[in-house]
Amino acid sequence: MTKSTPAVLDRILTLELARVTEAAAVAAARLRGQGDEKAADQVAVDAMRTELNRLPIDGTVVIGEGERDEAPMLFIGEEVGTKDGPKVDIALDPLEGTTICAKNQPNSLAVIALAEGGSLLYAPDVYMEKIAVGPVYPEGLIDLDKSPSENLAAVAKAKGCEVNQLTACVLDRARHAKIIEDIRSVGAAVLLIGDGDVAGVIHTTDPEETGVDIYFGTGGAPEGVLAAAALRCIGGQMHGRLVLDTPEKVARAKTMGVEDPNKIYSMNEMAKGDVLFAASGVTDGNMLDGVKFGKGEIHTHTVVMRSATGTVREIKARHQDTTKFSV
Ligand code: VTB
Repeated sequence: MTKSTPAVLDRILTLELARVTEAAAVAAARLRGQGDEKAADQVAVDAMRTELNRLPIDGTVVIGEGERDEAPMLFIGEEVGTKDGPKVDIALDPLEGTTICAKNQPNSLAVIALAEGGSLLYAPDVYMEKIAVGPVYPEGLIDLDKSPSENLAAVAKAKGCEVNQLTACVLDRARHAKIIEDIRSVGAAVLLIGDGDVAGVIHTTDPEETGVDIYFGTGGAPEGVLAAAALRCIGGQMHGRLVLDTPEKVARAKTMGVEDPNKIYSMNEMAKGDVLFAASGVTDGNMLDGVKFGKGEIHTHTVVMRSATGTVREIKARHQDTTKFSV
């Protein structure tokens, strides 16, 4: 029986989400460094779907593996869960950073966000321009329409430091040459990442641990919504603008409810209402450890968060290394 969605989601679900990302992370980690992105992604998808279907939710995937015709599982619109629970929107990426996992490099994650039905931005699979900072800054500090150097000056002033003491995280892509040049022109450092901008954005929330003060650049729109969901829970500010640079993309976005193709979305517009978020490390990262396979045991490291309370929990789990990850 489907129940109506309460304004605040059942807190038990936050912990349940850990099982979902743990399962995906363990599956993907078995294929770390094998150079086969597709295989690693597929096993993560399978594992995540199996676990999701055990949750007491009436869930709909709104950010998933792609449109129904291109993704056999966890496609956009797929219904998941036992149906015996609240109606929820789900954004997921069973393996965020498929290439980094295939190369066994840092910061690939299994990620999921869950929110009341209708609360997540239904973003088409296009690019999104993004800017993000952590929780300590006054509202309205960052501006996607300003240059990186202008934003860096604002952050330095608010933080009470010199611009050359700041580090910006940017995806290592040719399209970011100008952004990188502008950041370096004012003496700030650039941390280039190969993939994984969900982690990149989250890193801004803990500069002391990660060394990252601000995130700039264009990455996937689905990853943007996932990152916004995480920041809703931890705190921070993020803005995103879909890159709808062809009439086809504008039309497709319109069918998903995007009326203004140039709109800058705030974090709260990308992920409204009560939001739950979970991520498990696949490979080691500066936020989460990757999966470790020990003698008869598997170790996982997961962060779960809930926007209603702002609680951020880290869960280190030891699982018996049975052939079937969960029963
Ligand atoms: C980023 C990155 C992801 O897609 O969003 C990127 O964070 C953007 O696409 O891990 P390009 O690779 O085309 O630049 C991913 O790499 C996932 O595919």
